[in-house]
Amino acid sequence: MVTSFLGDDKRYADGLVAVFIIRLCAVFMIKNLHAVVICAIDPAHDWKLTMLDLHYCEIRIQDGIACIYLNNPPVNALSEGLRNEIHAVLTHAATDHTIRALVFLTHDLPFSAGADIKEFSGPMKGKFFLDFYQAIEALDKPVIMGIRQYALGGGLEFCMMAHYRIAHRDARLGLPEVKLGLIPGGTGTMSLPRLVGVDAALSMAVSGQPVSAQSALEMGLIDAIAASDLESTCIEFAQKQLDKSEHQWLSPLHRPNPAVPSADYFQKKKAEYDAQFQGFKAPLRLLACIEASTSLPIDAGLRFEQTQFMELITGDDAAGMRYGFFAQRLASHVPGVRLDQALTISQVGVIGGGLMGAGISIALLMKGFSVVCVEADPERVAHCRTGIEQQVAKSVHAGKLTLSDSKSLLARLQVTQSIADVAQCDCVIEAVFEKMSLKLEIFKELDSLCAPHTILASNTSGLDLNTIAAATQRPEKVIGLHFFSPAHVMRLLEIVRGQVTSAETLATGLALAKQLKKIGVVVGVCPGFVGNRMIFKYFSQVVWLLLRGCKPQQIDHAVQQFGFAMGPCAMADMSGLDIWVHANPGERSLIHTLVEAGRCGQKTQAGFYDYTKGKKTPQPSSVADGLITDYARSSAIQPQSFTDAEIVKRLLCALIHEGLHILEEGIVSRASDIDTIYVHGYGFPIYRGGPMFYADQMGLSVLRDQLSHYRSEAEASWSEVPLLDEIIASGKPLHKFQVVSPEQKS
Ligand code: 3H9
Repeated sequence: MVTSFLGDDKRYADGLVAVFIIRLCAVFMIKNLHAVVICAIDPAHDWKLTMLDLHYCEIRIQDGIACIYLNNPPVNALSEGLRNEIHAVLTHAATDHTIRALVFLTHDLPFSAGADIKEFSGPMKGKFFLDFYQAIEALDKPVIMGIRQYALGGGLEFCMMAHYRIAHRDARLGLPEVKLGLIPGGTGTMSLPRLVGVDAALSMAVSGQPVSAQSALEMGLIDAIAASDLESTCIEFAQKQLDKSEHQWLSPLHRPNPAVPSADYFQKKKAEYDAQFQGFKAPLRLLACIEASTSLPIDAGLRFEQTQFMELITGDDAAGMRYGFFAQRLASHVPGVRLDQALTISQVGVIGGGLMGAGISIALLMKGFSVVCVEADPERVAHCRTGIEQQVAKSVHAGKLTLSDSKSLLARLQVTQSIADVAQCDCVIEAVFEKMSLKLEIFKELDSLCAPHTILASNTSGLDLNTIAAATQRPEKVIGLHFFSPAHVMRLLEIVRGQVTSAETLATGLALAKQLKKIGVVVGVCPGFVGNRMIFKYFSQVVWLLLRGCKPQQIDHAVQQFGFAMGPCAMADMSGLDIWVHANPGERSLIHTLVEAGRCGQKTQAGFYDYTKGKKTPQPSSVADGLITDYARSSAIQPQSFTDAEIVKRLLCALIHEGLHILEEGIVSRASDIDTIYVHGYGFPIYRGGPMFYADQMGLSVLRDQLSHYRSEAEASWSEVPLLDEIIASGKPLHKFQVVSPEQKS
């Protein structure tokens, strides 16, 4: 990289040629530097010798316009080094009269993914956002941001300090801090409402969802969309600003306070957020900041934002969500598997056109794959196609898809009765009823039909993948792809690795997850894999509590207060109690009794709760309560009373206990994979990190004591976990635990 700090004098052409022309030129080459710094010193000019030692930026100056290219791969996170350099460039530009305008850009990288999240766990060092703000304020020169790919979080906040913003037409702009348990803490809560108004600012920052360049233009967040080349558009724009006779550059932060939408606006929003976000703190702090933006002078507003940000960043919510952010990304790093080993998949077969098969087909179609969906039942073929078409039409209606894209999407779909039609597919995903004999038959047939390169996947939620693989002549090409329902919505994908699944097949599964924008987590074979295995354990403790007198609504309330999206009884009703019975055929339990009484959940309008036809709201049921009491009495179980905290502790301990066994057995590579599964597939509160992270917050010794207390009550359910003792003895946190494979040990 060549950094040229030459002026706009035509003699000082950009680049190395200039070295020969200028009268004195010092070239500093520093070992291990990515940058060569060229400082031009011309006694005829009133220039200062400036040596900017740049590793993360590159500067080119032409005709008085300094283009500063941010270069901190892969996502231009505003880490300490980049921040310091941006600040150095801004302060230098204030005194360098050869620079008349500044344009911040990138070559191929995204503009910026915001502050460097890795730095959040330690003390903040170096220059920060307020320093940028002050440096821009001190400039009597226009600052223009050229946004490529995305400007997120602190990246967008930096943009909003500048006088102008121009985005590439495909760029996205957003403040996703709330997804890290934070608020924008780099001036964003003061600048965004001044640019787009209070209501739009609030909805953008509370959702954390980025907006398109077009929406950003319409709402006033940016000044222009680059019709062609972003860089030349920005330079032309800068030139026009300089050509104006009157020069007055105004940062959005210096606009007047934004208007309050209505007298009771903030009061109503507060009530809404209290109900919607329960214990999650960031949205309410965000609301307070945006309210402050409407009344406080800018400096007081910025101080208020800083206080809110600092309180959140040091809190538990942010720690849990930060952990979750990295845990989710770590899941795709599987020892011994490289993503570049993945096979190219373009056409996918889906066997089964029911709810799951149709959902998987939609997920694939939405991301550009061609799909052959096989539904053996002639009556359900049309039903399957219509279901998919309706879902696609909904996406068009919601503005997620254009009509013409929806037509080309449906043109890639073939719904057929003939399994032979999948012969040309690169991957076939079986999504039929959970019956081993049926699956074995299908896999044998697929094995003989499909090309040797074809990967055969099962969507089983818990059957033995090794048995399925053994039915084929290509067990190394057999994998589990356990989608969660609805498959086109839920982000989690358990990628099941059989005993002989090859690294290439696993890499293909991981790459497919990425292409589908799903969170793929590799798990080993065991009944229920990770998620369902843990939920069975959790649910058996729900039954334990019900039989001791807890009402379904008490359990659900306690769990929801903790932050779960849904209570276990309402969740079981939604997925169907008969599914539970089917998955646990050997074990007779309370659930069998409910199912035998016709109480299968929402589908029969009766489960733990009663339901009105067509409605999903659970109503307490005296019938279900009576059946539970009778069952407890016939099993000679005495009623007890439990506080909400005791209920939650027991259920969390059940998850953690099973999670520890899963780690002991090496079913996942690391504890954080369990947390990723629980947060993204089972509604565990994201700001609490996941069950294994939560165990560390409880304290591992406290956990051990609690588990031995439960063991003293019912030994069979709470077996010893030697791994917990080992982890406690190591002094390391559970959530950082990594499984060491036998190969790694030797
Ligand atoms: C903030 O800005 C606070 C300010 O308001 C105030 C401060 C005072 N930092 O996701 P990917 C890494 S808070 C550090 O696989 P994609 C990521 O870990 C920040 N690292 O790619 C991964 O590393 P690895 C607000 C980051 O293309 C690699 O980059 N911003 C950061 O699917 C690739 O990531 C956000 O919340 C970061 N900010 O998605 C944005 N971002 O390869 C968070 C990414 O080692 N980031 N990495 O696993 C995202 O949403 C997505 O990563 C993004 C790219 C859309 C950018």
